[in-house]
Amino acid sequence: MGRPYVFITRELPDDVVAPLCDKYHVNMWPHEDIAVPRDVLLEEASKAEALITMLSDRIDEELLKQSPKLRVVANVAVGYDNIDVEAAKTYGVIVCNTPDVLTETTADLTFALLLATARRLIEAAEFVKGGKWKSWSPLLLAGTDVHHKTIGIVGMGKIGQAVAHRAKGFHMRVLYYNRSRNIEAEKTLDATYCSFDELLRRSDFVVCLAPLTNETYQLFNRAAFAKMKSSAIFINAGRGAIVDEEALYDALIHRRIAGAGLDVFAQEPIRSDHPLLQLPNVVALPHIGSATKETRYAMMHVCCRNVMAVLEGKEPYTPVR
Ligand code: 8YV
Repeated sequence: MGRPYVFITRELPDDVVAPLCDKYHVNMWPHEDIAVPRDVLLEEASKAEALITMLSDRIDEELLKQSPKLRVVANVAVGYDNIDVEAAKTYGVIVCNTPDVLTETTADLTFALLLATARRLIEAAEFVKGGKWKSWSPLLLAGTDVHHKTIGIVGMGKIGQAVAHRAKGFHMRVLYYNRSRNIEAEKTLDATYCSFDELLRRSDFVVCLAPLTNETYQLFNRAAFAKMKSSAIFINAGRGAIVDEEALYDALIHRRIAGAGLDVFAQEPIRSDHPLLQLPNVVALPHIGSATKETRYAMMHVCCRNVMAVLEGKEPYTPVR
């Protein structure tokens, strides 16, 4: 019997995959920044016992059905909306994600995005570098205060709590909405649970950190933006498809809300001519919530450890239940 075949859908650093290469026949899609085409993914999956995947790889019934040897899919992300987990269960395939290791890093980025949007940091930096700074003026690039304001967090999981923790450091009032109450957050962070509508009405910063599910798909629609304060800023570091982007665009252009900071989009990469990117009150990032060297290495290592555990017949460390 040959060594188990492991396919990795993106080029990962040699030192990360070395432990896998010692034991298994490992093949990587040889590009760091180009997603593996669907036909290649299907072909490779049909031979593989393990896959290490990215958010851009769709692991669905079609793939699972024609991958008889597949035992584990390790996704380099905490989210797994690219994977049909129920179908994977049916086919006996274990799905793993990368929780915990990215919590603080993603919270840092979320809060940085909130600050950057509120204080117009990107505009300000471009202003200086563009040689436009001629003199002091009282309202030059004046933003909006963050401290002592109300933050409403939609999706109070681990990352939501870590964001709330940062908000407390800025003396903010924390509201949250979640599919179930988070008593720990209420006790330790003085976070107040409220309905989605109440959160929208009361928050100065509405921060989306929810996973993409049937329930959250386009949760932020026209009706939701209409309920927000006209001075409010919307931050999305969850998933793009939780937002109806046309509705967001309309809300921004008609000043029904004041601004948006977006790390995620319905289609990624977003086209550079997308209407949202033309608005000065939008700060847009290329889905870098977890993108520090430390955290991305930690995520890749977790994936490798999960694959090795399953291929050795052991319990994986972070299975999706
Ligand atoms: C991913 C993310 O790391 O973990 C998630 O769910 O959204 C990001 O942190 C990134 O998109 C790479 O897959």
